[in-house]
Amino acid sequence: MKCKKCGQKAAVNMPQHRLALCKEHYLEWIPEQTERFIRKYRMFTYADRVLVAVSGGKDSLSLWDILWRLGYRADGLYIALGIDEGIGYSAESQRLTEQFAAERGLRLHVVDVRAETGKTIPEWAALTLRGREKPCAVCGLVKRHEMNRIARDLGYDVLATGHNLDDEVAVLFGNTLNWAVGYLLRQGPVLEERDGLARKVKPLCRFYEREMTAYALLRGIEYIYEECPFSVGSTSIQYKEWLNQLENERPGTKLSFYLSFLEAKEKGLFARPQEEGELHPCRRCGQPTSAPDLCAYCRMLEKAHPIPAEQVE
Ligand code: Q46
Ligand code: ZN
Ligand code: ZN
Repeated sequence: MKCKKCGQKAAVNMPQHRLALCKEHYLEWIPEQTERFIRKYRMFTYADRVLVAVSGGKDSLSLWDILWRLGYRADGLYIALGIDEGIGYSAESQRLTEQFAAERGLRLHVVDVRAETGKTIPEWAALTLRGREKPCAVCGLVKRHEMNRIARDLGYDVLATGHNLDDEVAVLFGNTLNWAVGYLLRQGPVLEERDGLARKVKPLCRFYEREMTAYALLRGIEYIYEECPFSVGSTSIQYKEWLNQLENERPGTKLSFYLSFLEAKEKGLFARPQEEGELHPCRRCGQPTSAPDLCAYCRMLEKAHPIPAEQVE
């Protein structure tokens, strides 16, 4: 395989784009494409302050690297979840994220869940979930809350996450299997700001996972190879395996599934007005919630410090 631009030996072959590129041209192509997607979906401009949610994995660190190379005003947010079973996942991912930021002189905010809430994610899961349920529901709740809080309190215009095409297609597949119209309506490269919930964007949503792996490796980014230990056996990993089988048979299937979905949405396929419940500020933390009094995050915190029965009347 030869690079389409210079004829040198290709480092990455992308059959779905009928394109092969050498290292140098690949490392140029990825930011060019990212810039194109940022503009196409009107994600943000050079004037905006962008908060990148970084986990220490290849996607989020690559996203931060690309935005930095393109000259955007992008700071990082790392949420220390306290998931240290086995391999010391959280400690190692934090170390790699801090190293990445220091090497480039970038600004990184670190939020420690234990310092904020008194417990780590696995401890919260043990307290609030029954039996052998995975902590992902609690984890997602805390991450969303903290990302929103930091974006709001520190005045960022937009929150960027490193979801790639494989992630988005797995979610789309799951939502389609269930015809979860509410979720389908909200899925896309941009989720607009709503009642004080930060605007969210996914600049990597059109890159295959293997394209992001190739970018991180060719750029020499040190990232955490291990997945979170709780991701093992998740439905989305199962979906990704099935979708990979389809992709192997017919290169480009994932991309066309996703792009056709966006096009259908654009044309109004899911445009039937949905009753979106009113949001109002949570009594304790002030973040928007559809619950009558406390948001789900604050209800979780209450479980650790329940109001004594005699005070409840
Ligand atoms: S939700 Fe679940 Fe992830 Fe949290 S507990 Fe790990 S796998 S990190 S994206
Ligand atoms: Zn080349
Ligand atoms: Zn709250």
